[in-house]
Amino acid sequence: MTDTLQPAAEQGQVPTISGVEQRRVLRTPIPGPRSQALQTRKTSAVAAGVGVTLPVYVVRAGGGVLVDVDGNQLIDFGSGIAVASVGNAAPRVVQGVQEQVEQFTHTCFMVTPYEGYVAVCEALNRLTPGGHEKRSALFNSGAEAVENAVKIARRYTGRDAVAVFDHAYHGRTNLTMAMTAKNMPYKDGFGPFAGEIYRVPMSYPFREPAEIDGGAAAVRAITMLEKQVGAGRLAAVVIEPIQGEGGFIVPAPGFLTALAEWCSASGVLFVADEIQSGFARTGDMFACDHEGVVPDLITTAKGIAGGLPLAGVTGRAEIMDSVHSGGLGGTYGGNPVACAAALGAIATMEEEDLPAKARRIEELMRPRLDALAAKHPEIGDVRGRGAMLAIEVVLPGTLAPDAERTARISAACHAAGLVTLTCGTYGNVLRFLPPLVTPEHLILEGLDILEQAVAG
Ligand code: PLZ
Repeated sequence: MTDTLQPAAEQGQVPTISGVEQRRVLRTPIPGPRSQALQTRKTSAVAAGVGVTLPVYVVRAGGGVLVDVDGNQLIDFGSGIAVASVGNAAPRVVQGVQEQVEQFTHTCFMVTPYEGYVAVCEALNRLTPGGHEKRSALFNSGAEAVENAVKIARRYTGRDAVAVFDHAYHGRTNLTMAMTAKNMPYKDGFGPFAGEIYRVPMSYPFREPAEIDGGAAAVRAITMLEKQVGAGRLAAVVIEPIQGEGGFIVPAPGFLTALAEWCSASGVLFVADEIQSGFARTGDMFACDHEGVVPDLITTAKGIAGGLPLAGVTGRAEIMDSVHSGGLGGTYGGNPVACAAALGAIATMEEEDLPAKARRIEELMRPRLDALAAKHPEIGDVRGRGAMLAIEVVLPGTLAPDAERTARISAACHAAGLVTLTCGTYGNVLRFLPPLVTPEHLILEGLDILEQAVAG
Protein backbone atom coordinates (compact mmCIF):
# COMPACT_ATOMS: atom_id res chain seq x y z
CA MET A 1 0.00 0.00 0.00
CA THR A 2 1.30 3.48 -0.78
CA ASP A 3 1.21 6.40 1.61
CA THR A 4 -2.16 7.97 2.09
CA LEU A 5 -1.35 11.65 2.04
CA GLN A 6 -4.02 14.01 3.22
CA PRO A 7 -4.92 17.39 1.72
CA ALA A 8 -3.13 19.51 4.31
CA ALA A 9 -0.01 17.47 3.70
CA GLU A 10 -0.27 17.99 -0.02
CA GLN A 11 -0.42 21.74 0.51
CA GLY A 12 2.85 21.51 2.40
CA GLN A 13 1.32 23.15 5.47
CA VAL A 14 2.02 20.36 7.89
CA PRO A 15 3.70 21.39 11.11
CA THR A 16 6.06 19.11 13.02
CA ILE A 17 5.41 18.75 16.77
CA SER A 18 7.84 16.91 19.04
CA GLY A 19 9.60 15.61 15.93
CA VAL A 20 6.45 14.13 14.41
CA GLU A 21 4.97 15.47 11.18
CA GLN A 22 1.32 16.19 11.87
CA ARG A 23 -0.20 14.05 9.18
CA ARG A 24 -1.86 10.68 8.88
CA VAL A 25 0.10 8.08 6.93
CA LEU A 26 -1.06 4.54 6.19
CA ARG A 27 1.72 2.36 4.83
CA THR A 28 0.24 -1.01 5.79
CA PRO A 29 -3.11 -2.36 6.90
CA ILE A 30 -3.77 -1.60 10.58
CA PRO A 31 -2.24 -3.34 12.47
CA GLY A 32 0.77 -3.84 10.19
CA PRO A 33 3.02 -6.91 10.07
CA ARG A 34 5.51 -5.67 12.69
CA SER A 35 2.72 -4.79 15.08
CA GLN A 36 1.20 -8.21 14.51
CA ALA A 37 4.50 -9.90 15.29
CA LEU A 38 4.77 -7.90 18.52
CA GLN A 39 1.21 -8.77 19.39
CA THR A 40 2.12 -12.45 19.07
CA ARG A 41 5.00 -11.91 21.50
CA LYS A 42 2.60 -10.00 23.77
CA THR A 43 0.21 -12.93 23.87
CA SER A 44 3.00 -15.27 25.02
CA ALA A 45 4.58 -12.87 27.49
CA VAL A 46 1.91 -10.58 28.93
CA ALA A 47 -0.93 -11.75 31.15
CA ALA A 48 -4.14 -12.18 29.16
CA GLY A 49 -6.00 -9.94 31.62
CA VAL A 50 -4.08 -6.93 30.32
CA GLY A 51 -6.16 -6.16 27.23
CA VAL A 52 -5.27 -3.95 24.27
CA THR A 53 -7.76 -1.73 22.41
CA LEU A 54 -5.78 -1.38 19.19
CA PRO A 55 -2.65 -3.52 18.78
CA VAL A 56 -0.46 -1.05 16.91
CA TYR A 57 2.89 -0.80 18.64
CA VAL A 58 4.04 2.77 19.05
CA VAL A 59 7.61 3.96 18.53
CA ARG A 60 7.11 7.70 18.67
CA ALA A 61 4.36 10.24 19.27
CA GLY A 62 3.92 14.00 19.24
CA GLY A 63 1.12 16.54 18.91
CA GLY A 64 -1.92 14.68 17.65
CA VAL A 65 -0.11 11.77 15.96
CA LEU A 66 1.09 8.29 17.00
CA VAL A 67 3.79 6.61 14.86
CA ASP A 68 3.86 2.80 14.85
CA VAL A 69 6.54 0.17 14.16
CA ASP A 70 5.31 -0.22 10.58
CA GLY A 71 5.73 3.49 9.80
CA ASN A 72 2.01 4.25 9.98
CA GLN A 73 0.98 7.57 11.50
CA LEU A 74 -2.34 7.53 13.30
CA ILE A 75 -4.47 10.46 14.39
CA ASP A 76 -4.90 10.24 18.15
CA PHE A 77 -8.41 10.86 19.52
CA GLY A 78 -7.58 9.09 22.79
CA SER A 79 -4.52 10.77 24.36
CA GLY A 80 -3.77 7.47 26.10
CA ILE A 81 -7.11 7.88 27.95
CA ALA A 82 -7.00 11.63 28.55
CA VAL A 83 -3.36 11.75 29.63
CA ALA A 84 -1.37 13.35 26.80
CA SER A 85 -3.39 16.59 26.88
CA VAL A 86 -0.25 18.68 26.38
CA GLY A 87 0.76 16.31 23.57
CA ASN A 88 3.15 13.40 23.67
CA ALA A 89 6.77 14.18 24.46
CA ALA A 90 5.74 17.83 24.94
CA PRO A 91 8.86 20.04 24.87
CA ARG A 92 8.59 21.46 28.42
CA VAL A 93 7.85 17.98 29.79
CA VAL A 94 10.83 16.45 27.98
CA GLN A 95 13.17 19.22 29.13
CA GLY A 96 12.03 19.00 32.74
CA VAL A 97 12.35 15.24 32.81
CA GLN A 98 15.77 15.22 31.14
CA GLU A 99 17.18 17.78 33.56
CA GLN A 100 15.70 16.01 36.57
CA VAL A 101 16.73 12.51 35.56
CA GLU A 102 20.35 13.64 35.31
CA GLN A 103 20.28 15.28 38.73
CA PHE A 104 18.57 12.56 40.79
CA THR A 105 15.82 10.05 40.16
CA HIS A 106 14.53 9.21 43.63
CA THR A 107 15.07 9.92 47.29
CA CYS A 108 11.54 9.26 48.59
CA PHE A 109 9.90 12.54 49.58
CA MET A 110 9.10 11.05 53.00
CA VAL A 111 12.82 10.43 53.65
CA THR A 112 14.71 13.40 52.17
CA PRO A 113 12.43 15.82 50.33
CA TYR A 114 12.97 18.00 47.25
CA GLU A 115 11.51 21.19 45.78
CA GLY A 116 9.64 19.70 42.79
CA TYR A 117 7.06 17.98 45.02
CA VAL A 118 6.38 21.21 46.90
CA ALA A 119 6.11 23.18 43.65
CA VAL A 120 3.54 20.73 42.21
CA CYS A 121 1.48 21.01 45.42
CA GLU A 122 1.65 24.81 45.20
CA ALA A 123 0.44 24.64 41.58
CA LEU A 124 -2.40 22.27 42.51
CA ASN A 125 -3.45 24.51 45.41
CA ARG A 126 -3.46 27.53 43.09
CA LEU A 127 -5.21 25.94 40.08
CA THR A 128 -7.95 23.81 41.67
CA PRO A 129 -11.37 25.41 42.28
CA GLY A 130 -11.84 27.74 45.26
CA GLY A 131 -9.77 30.52 46.81
CA HIS A 132 -9.57 28.93 50.28
CA GLU A 133 -6.34 27.74 51.87
CA LYS A 134 -5.39 24.32 50.53
CA ARG A 135 -2.91 21.49 50.93
CA SER A 136 -2.02 18.68 48.53
CA ALA A 137 -0.47 15.21 48.68
CA LEU A 138 0.95 13.29 45.72
CA PHE A 139 0.56 9.66 44.68
CA ASN A 140 1.26 7.43 41.66
CA SER A 141 -2.09 6.63 40.10
CA GLY A 142 -5.63 7.86 39.96
CA ALA A 143 -6.92 4.93 41.99
CA GLU A 144 -4.38 5.66 44.70
CA ALA A 145 -5.49 9.29 44.82
CA VAL A 146 -9.14 8.23 45.23
CA GLU A 147 -8.17 5.78 48.00
CA ASN A 148 -6.35 8.54 49.82
CA ALA A 149 -9.20 11.02 49.41
CA VAL A 150 -11.44 8.46 51.14
CA LYS A 151 -8.87 7.91 53.91
CA ILE A 152 -8.63 11.64 54.50
CA ALA A 153 -12.42 12.13 54.46
CA ARG A 154 -12.91 9.31 56.98
CA ARG A 155 -10.19 10.59 59.27
CA TYR A 156 -11.52 14.17 59.18
CA THR A 157 -15.21 13.35 59.63
CA GLY A 158 -14.84 10.30 61.86
CA ARG A 159 -17.48 8.64 59.63
CA ASP A 160 -17.25 5.48 57.50
CA ALA A 161 -19.79 5.60 54.69
CA VAL A 162 -18.97 6.81 51.18
CA ALA A 163 -21.50 7.61 48.46
CA VAL A 164 -20.79 7.03 44.77
CA PHE A 165 -22.97 7.05 41.66
CA ASP A 166 -24.33 4.77 38.98
CA HIS A 167 -21.87 4.55 36.05
CA ALA A 168 -19.00 5.79 38.24
CA TYR A 169 -15.40 4.79 37.57
CA HIS A 170 -12.82 5.35 40.29
CA GLY A 171 -10.17 2.66 39.70
CA ARG A 172 -9.18 -0.99 39.96
CA THR A 173 -7.79 -1.35 43.51
CA ASN A 174 -9.99 -3.08 46.07
CA LEU A 175 -11.59 0.06 47.51
CA THR A 176 -11.92 1.76 44.14
CA MET A 177 -13.37 -1.39 42.52
CA ALA A 178 -16.10 -1.15 45.13
CA MET A 179 -16.61 2.46 44.08
CA THR A 180 -16.61 1.65 40.36
CA ALA A 181 -20.03 0.69 39.00
CA LYS A 182 -19.42 -1.56 36.02
CA ASN A 183 -18.87 -5.27 36.62
CA MET A 184 -17.22 -6.39 33.35
CA PRO A 185 -14.31 -6.06 32.93
CA TYR A 186 -13.38 -4.24 36.13
CA LYS A 187 -14.82 -6.32 38.98
CA ASP A 188 -15.98 -9.70 37.74
CA GLY A 189 -14.55 -12.42 39.97
CA PHE A 190 -12.34 -9.99 41.91
CA GLY A 191 -14.42 -9.59 45.07
CA PRO A 192 -15.20 -9.43 47.92
CA PHE A 193 -15.07 -5.66 47.80
CA ALA A 194 -14.54 -3.03 50.47
CA GLY A 195 -17.58 -2.18 52.56
CA GLU A 196 -19.46 1.01 53.40
CA ILE A 197 -19.75 2.12 49.76
CA TYR A 198 -23.29 3.19 48.76
CA ARG A 199 -24.35 3.76 45.16
CA VAL A 200 -27.06 6.25 44.22
CA PRO A 201 -28.56 7.32 40.87
CA MET A 202 -26.67 9.71 38.63
CA SER A 203 -28.22 12.50 36.59
CA TYR A 204 -28.15 11.07 33.05
CA PRO A 205 -30.22 13.47 30.89
CA PHE A 206 -30.27 11.30 27.75
CA ARG A 207 -31.73 8.31 29.59
CA GLU A 208 -34.39 9.95 31.73
CA PRO A 209 -37.47 12.13 31.31
CA ALA A 210 -36.94 15.89 30.98
CA GLU A 211 -38.70 16.52 34.31
CA ILE A 212 -35.77 14.86 36.08
CA ASP A 213 -33.71 18.03 35.82
CA GLY A 214 -30.55 18.65 37.83
CA GLY A 215 -32.45 19.63 40.96
CA ALA A 216 -34.82 16.65 40.81
CA ALA A 217 -31.96 14.23 40.19
CA ALA A 218 -30.12 15.67 43.19
CA VAL A 219 -33.19 15.28 45.41
CA ARG A 220 -33.52 11.66 44.23
CA ALA A 221 -29.91 10.88 45.19
CA ILE A 222 -30.01 12.85 48.45
CA THR A 223 -33.27 11.24 49.58
CA MET A 224 -31.77 7.83 49.03
CA LEU A 225 -28.69 8.78 51.04
CA GLU A 226 -30.74 10.22 53.89
CA LYS A 227 -33.14 7.28 54.05
CA GLN A 228 -30.82 4.36 53.32
CA VAL A 229 -27.48 5.49 54.75
CA GLY A 230 -28.08 8.48 57.02
CA ALA A 231 -26.32 11.78 56.43
CA GLY A 232 -24.61 11.50 59.81
CA ARG A 233 -22.85 8.29 58.76
CA LEU A 234 -21.50 9.69 55.50
CA ALA A 235 -17.88 10.79 55.25
CA ALA A 236 -17.98 11.78 51.60
CA VAL A 237 -19.88 11.95 48.34
CA VAL A 238 -17.42 11.12 45.56
CA ILE A 239 -18.40 12.14 42.04
CA GLU A 240 -16.86 12.68 38.61
CA PRO A 241 -18.30 16.06 37.54
CA ILE A 242 -18.36 14.62 34.01
CA GLN A 243 -18.23 10.84 34.16
CA GLY A 244 -15.43 9.25 32.14
CA GLU A 245 -15.39 5.46 31.69
CA GLY A 246 -19.11 5.36 32.55
CA GLY A 247 -20.01 7.12 29.29
CA PHE A 248 -19.01 10.80 29.31
CA ILE A 249 -22.21 11.54 31.17
CA VAL A 250 -22.71 15.24 31.82
CA PRO A 251 -25.18 15.69 34.69
CA ALA A 252 -28.05 18.12 34.15
CA PRO A 253 -27.24 21.72 35.21
CA GLY A 254 -27.72 22.28 38.93
CA PHE A 255 -27.13 18.63 39.93
CA LEU A 256 -23.57 19.17 41.15
CA THR A 257 -24.35 22.45 42.91
CA ALA A 258 -27.35 20.96 44.73
CA LEU A 259 -25.28 17.97 45.87
CA ALA A 260 -22.42 20.18 47.00
CA GLU A 261 -24.82 22.39 48.98
CA TRP A 262 -26.42 19.40 50.67
CA CYS A 263 -22.97 18.00 51.53
CA SER A 264 -21.89 21.26 53.08
CA ALA A 265 -25.11 21.50 55.13
CA SER A 266 -24.74 17.87 56.28
CA GLY A 267 -21.08 17.77 57.26
CA VAL A 268 -20.36 15.44 54.33
CA LEU A 269 -17.27 16.11 52.23
CA PHE A 270 -17.90 16.75 48.53
CA VAL A 271 -15.09 15.01 46.65
CA ALA A 272 -14.68 15.70 42.92
CA ASP A 273 -12.84 12.98 41.02
CA GLU A 274 -11.35 15.06 38.19
CA ILE A 275 -8.84 12.42 37.18
CA GLN A 276 -10.25 12.25 33.65
CA SER A 277 -12.00 15.64 33.36
CA GLY A 278 -9.28 17.79 34.93
CA PHE A 279 -6.40 19.87 33.64
CA ALA A 280 -7.82 21.92 30.77
CA ARG A 281 -9.64 18.98 29.14
CA THR A 282 -13.17 20.42 29.35
CA GLY A 283 -12.32 24.00 28.40
CA ASP A 284 -11.87 25.11 32.00
CA MET A 285 -8.93 24.07 34.13
CA PHE A 286 -11.37 21.74 35.96
CA ALA A 287 -14.88 20.58 35.07
CA CYS A 288 -16.17 21.86 38.44
CA ASP A 289 -15.22 25.40 37.36
CA HIS A 290 -17.95 25.36 34.73
CA GLU A 291 -20.71 25.47 37.35
CA GLY A 292 -18.67 27.25 40.01
CA VAL A 293 -18.70 24.15 42.23
CA VAL A 294 -15.97 24.18 44.89
CA PRO A 295 -15.18 20.68 46.14
CA ASP A 296 -13.79 20.02 49.62
CA LEU A 297 -11.33 17.54 48.09
CA ILE A 298 -10.37 17.00 44.47
CA THR A 299 -8.46 14.08 42.97
CA THR A 300 -6.26 14.61 39.91
CA ALA A 301 -4.00 12.40 37.76
CA LYS A 302 -3.77 11.65 34.00
CA GLY A 303 -3.34 15.07 32.32
CA ILE A 304 -1.33 16.44 35.25
CA ALA A 305 2.10 15.22 34.13
CA GLY A 306 2.12 14.80 30.33
CA GLY A 307 2.31 11.01 30.54
CA LEU A 308 4.38 10.34 33.63
CA PRO A 309 2.62 8.60 36.51
CA LEU A 310 1.51 11.17 39.06
CA ALA A 311 -1.70 11.84 40.97
CA GLY A 312 -2.80 14.24 43.65
CA VAL A 313 -5.35 14.92 46.35
CA THR A 314 -5.95 18.61 47.00
CA GLY A 315 -8.31 20.05 49.55
CA ARG A 316 -9.18 22.42 52.33
CA ALA A 317 -6.18 22.89 54.60
CA GLU A 318 -8.07 21.90 57.78
CA ILE A 319 -9.27 18.66 56.18
CA MET A 320 -5.95 17.68 54.62
CA ASP A 321 -4.02 18.61 57.78
CA SER A 322 -6.33 16.54 60.00
CA VAL A 323 -4.32 13.42 59.14
CA HIS A 324 -1.49 12.58 61.56
CA SER A 325 2.08 12.89 60.30
CA GLY A 326 3.07 9.70 58.47
CA GLY A 327 -0.57 8.82 57.75
CA LEU A 328 -0.23 9.56 54.03
CA GLY A 329 2.53 8.55 51.65
CA GLY A 330 4.15 5.79 49.65
CA THR A 331 7.63 5.03 48.31
CA TYR A 332 7.19 6.70 44.93
CA GLY A 333 4.37 9.20 45.46
CA GLY A 334 5.47 12.51 43.93
CA ASN A 335 8.57 10.99 42.35
CA PRO A 336 10.94 13.81 41.32
CA VAL A 337 10.90 12.92 37.62
CA ALA A 338 7.08 12.83 37.56
CA CYS A 339 7.01 16.17 39.41
CA ALA A 340 9.37 17.74 36.86
CA ALA A 341 7.07 16.45 34.12
CA ALA A 342 4.04 17.93 35.90
CA LEU A 343 5.68 21.33 36.21
CA GLY A 344 6.42 21.22 32.47
CA ALA A 345 2.88 20.12 31.66
CA ILE A 346 1.29 22.78 33.88
CA ALA A 347 3.50 25.49 32.36
CA THR A 348 2.39 24.31 28.92
CA MET A 349 -1.30 24.46 29.89
CA GLU A 350 -0.97 27.97 31.25
CA GLU A 351 1.43 29.48 28.71
CA GLU A 352 -0.34 27.98 25.69
CA ASP A 353 -3.83 28.52 27.18
CA LEU A 354 -4.87 24.93 26.66
CA PRO A 355 -8.36 25.47 28.13
CA ALA A 356 -8.96 27.78 25.13
CA LYS A 357 -7.62 25.06 22.81
CA ALA A 358 -10.11 22.61 24.33
CA ARG A 359 -12.95 25.07 23.70
CA ARG A 360 -11.77 25.50 20.11
CA ILE A 361 -11.78 21.71 19.63
CA GLU A 362 -15.40 21.67 20.82
CA GLU A 363 -16.22 24.46 18.34
CA LEU A 364 -14.79 22.36 15.53
CA MET A 365 -16.22 19.03 16.61
CA ARG A 366 -19.65 19.61 18.10
CA PRO A 367 -21.40 21.00 15.00
CA ARG A 368 -20.03 18.12 12.94
CA LEU A 369 -21.14 15.56 15.54
CA ASP A 370 -24.58 17.20 15.80
CA ALA A 371 -24.93 17.09 12.00
CA LEU A 372 -23.87 13.43 12.02
CA ALA A 373 -26.51 12.66 14.67
CA ALA A 374 -29.16 14.49 12.63
CA LYS A 375 -28.32 12.29 9.65
CA HIS A 376 -27.92 8.98 11.49
CA PRO A 377 -30.68 8.16 13.99
CA GLU A 378 -28.46 5.51 15.57
CA ILE A 379 -26.54 8.36 17.18
CA GLY A 380 -28.93 9.06 20.04
CA ASP A 381 -26.91 11.70 21.86
CA VAL A 382 -23.95 14.02 21.39
CA ARG A 383 -22.49 15.27 24.65
CA GLY A 384 -19.46 16.33 26.61
CA ARG A 385 -17.57 19.54 27.06
CA GLY A 386 -14.44 20.99 25.51
CA ALA A 387 -12.19 18.23 24.18
CA MET A 388 -14.08 15.56 26.17
CA LEU A 389 -16.86 14.71 23.70
CA ALA A 390 -18.83 11.59 22.90
CA ILE A 391 -21.65 10.07 20.89
CA GLU A 392 -24.02 7.45 22.33
CA VAL A 393 -25.10 4.77 19.86
CA VAL A 394 -28.59 3.21 20.12
CA LEU A 395 -31.11 1.31 18.04
CA PRO A 396 -32.75 4.14 16.04
CA GLY A 397 -35.65 5.80 17.81
CA THR A 398 -35.05 3.96 21.11
CA LEU A 399 -32.76 4.12 24.11
CA ALA A 400 -31.61 0.55 23.52
CA PRO A 401 -27.79 0.56 23.54
CA ASP A 402 -26.06 -0.74 20.41
CA ALA A 403 -22.63 -1.83 21.61
CA GLU A 404 -22.09 -3.92 18.50
CA ARG A 405 -22.48 -0.99 16.13
CA THR A 406 -20.31 1.13 18.42
CA ALA A 407 -17.54 -1.46 18.20
CA ARG A 408 -17.92 -1.60 14.41
CA ILE A 409 -17.64 2.19 14.07
CA SER A 410 -14.60 2.23 16.33
CA ALA A 411 -12.96 -0.61 14.37
CA ALA A 412 -13.56 1.22 11.08
CA CYS A 413 -11.91 4.33 12.55
CA HIS A 414 -8.93 2.24 13.65
CA ALA A 415 -8.57 0.68 10.20
CA ALA A 416 -8.50 4.17 8.70
CA GLY A 417 -5.80 5.36 11.10
CA LEU A 418 -7.87 7.16 13.74
CA VAL A 419 -7.48 6.04 17.34
CA THR A 420 -10.88 6.11 19.03
CA LEU A 421 -11.99 4.70 22.37
CA THR A 422 -15.33 3.38 23.51
CA CYS A 423 -16.80 3.65 26.99
CA GLY A 424 -20.08 3.50 28.87
CA THR A 425 -21.85 1.06 31.15
CA TYR A 426 -23.46 -0.44 28.03
CA GLY A 427 -20.30 -0.16 25.87
CA ASN A 428 -22.20 2.00 23.39
CA VAL A 429 -20.40 5.33 23.70
CA LEU A 430 -17.62 6.50 21.39
CA ARG A 431 -15.50 9.08 23.13
CA PHE A 432 -13.13 11.66 21.71
CA LEU A 433 -10.18 12.94 23.73
CA PRO A 434 -7.63 14.43 21.33
CA PRO A 435 -4.47 15.99 22.70
CA LEU A 436 -5.29 19.68 23.19
CA VAL A 437 -2.34 20.67 20.99
CA THR A 438 -3.67 18.72 17.98
CA PRO A 439 -3.54 20.92 14.86
CA GLU A 440 -7.00 21.79 13.53
CA HIS A 441 -6.52 19.99 10.20
CA LEU A 442 -6.12 16.69 12.08
CA ILE A 443 -9.27 17.27 14.13
CA LEU A 444 -11.17 17.85 10.88
CA GLU A 445 -9.60 14.85 9.21
CA GLY A 446 -10.46 12.67 12.20
CA LEU A 447 -14.07 13.84 11.87
CA ASP A 448 -14.05 12.92 8.15
CA ILE A 449 -12.93 9.41 9.08
CA LEU A 450 -15.57 9.14 11.80
CA GLU A 451 -18.30 10.28 9.39
CA GLN A 452 -17.27 7.61 6.89
CA ALA A 453 -17.13 5.00 9.64
CA VAL A 454 -20.66 5.88 10.81
CA ALA A 455 -21.99 5.89 7.24
CA GLY A 456 -20.32 2.57 6.45
N1 PLZ B 1 -11.02 8.11 38.34
C1 PLZ B 1 -12.44 9.41 36.85
O1 PLZ B 1 -11.06 8.08 34.75
C2 PLZ B 1 -8.95 6.17 35.15
C3 PLZ B 1 -9.06 3.70 33.34
C4 PLZ B 1 -8.49 2.82 32.32
P1 PLZ B 1 -5.75 5.19 37.33
N2 PLZ B 1 -9.64 5.99 33.94
C5 PLZ B 1 -8.99 5.14 32.95
C6 PLZ B 1 -8.60 1.37 32.73
O2 PLZ B 1 -9.34 0.64 32.07
O3 PLZ B 1 -7.92 0.99 33.71
C7 PLZ B 1 -9.67 6.88 36.26
C8 PLZ B 1 -10.69 7.80 36.02
C9 PLZ B 1 -11.36 8.42 37.09
C10 PLZ B 1 -10.04 7.24 38.62
C11 PLZ B 1 -9.33 6.60 37.61
C12 PLZ B 1 -8.23 5.67 37.97
O4 PLZ B 1 -6.99 6.17 37.55
O5 PLZ B 1 -4.58 6.13 37.13
O6 PLZ B 1 -6.05 4.35 36.14
O7 PLZ B 1 -5.62 4.39 38.59
